[in-house]
Amino acid sequence: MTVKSTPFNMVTAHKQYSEMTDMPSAQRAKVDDMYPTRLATAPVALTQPRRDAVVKGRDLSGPLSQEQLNEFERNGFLFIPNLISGEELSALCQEMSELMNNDTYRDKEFSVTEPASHEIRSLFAVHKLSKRFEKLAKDERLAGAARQIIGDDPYVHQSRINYKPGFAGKGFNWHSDFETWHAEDGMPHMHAVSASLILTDNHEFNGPLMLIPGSHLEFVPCLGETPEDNHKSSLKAQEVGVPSPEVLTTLVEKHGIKAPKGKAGGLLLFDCNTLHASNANLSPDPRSNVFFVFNRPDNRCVKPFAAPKQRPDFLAHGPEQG
Ligand code: 6CS
Ligand code: FE
Repeated sequence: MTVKSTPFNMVTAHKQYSEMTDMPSAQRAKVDDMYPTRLATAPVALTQPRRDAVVKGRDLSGPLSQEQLNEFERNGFLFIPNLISGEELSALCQEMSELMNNDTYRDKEFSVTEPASHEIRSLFAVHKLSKRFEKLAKDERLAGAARQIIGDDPYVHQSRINYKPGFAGKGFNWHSDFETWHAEDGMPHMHAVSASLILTDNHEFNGPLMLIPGSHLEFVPCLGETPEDNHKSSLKAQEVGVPSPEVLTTLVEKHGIKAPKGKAGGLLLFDCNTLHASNANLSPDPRSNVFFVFNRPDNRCVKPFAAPKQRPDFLAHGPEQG
């Protein structure tokens, strides 16, 4: 691999600073790159220690108990079964199918299809497309939990529906979301949490999310520079910004793999740096979830730390938009 003279390669990654993109210059802060990644040559150490606390708002109001916060801190995720049920859940499922079947969203950049078919795999910015999902993003059961974890009132950095139809839905390779958001969106610190509400039953055969407990405490720098417009292929199948089989083997030997399963209406909260993946859905049952990424306002994105240019807004909203 050759080292190019762009500011995005290994040579400059360690001393790379980013500036706030949309603030007057007087207010611009220099932000240090705490987590160099997308390296041109293999790093000496396979992982770096995390440099940000995991739970930052223990004393703030919210729905989670101290025990639940402890579990989140230890494992990097927390599954809350049956958070939503009955008519409230049916209304959310109905909303999801209306959005997924809305033909005006077809062929839009924010609706991502499977690598080898026209089936929608992910629909982004759903809190902007739907009042019901906008309300859900502000719901104290989700946003309050995020507040307790990240230590401030959150904004929505990204939202999406992931949909895996029976027999046809493909999987997601192992990755840390933070690695992508840091490299490609300029998220400075690990102060974000994902809340994924499952809208179908998740069982072992329909491609539930798998996580490596404890992996959130280590950052895995990834090899390979970010190609131009990487998101156009990475959202279908991520190839850049994924840990090597060697690192994954070590981490799984150390921590194992967990796949929380349950009825529709369960909520999975997971840290932005927890390694996760999912298999294809070879069962007849669809598997879907609606997913909000909550970020701390003082951790708003700056310039990408390791990509040629900013990704579109639908992948990374700012605090004013989110
Ligand atoms: O690109 C994103 O923001 C999200 N999508 C993928 C496939 N990986 C990173 C992150 O979860
Ligand atoms: Fe992810």
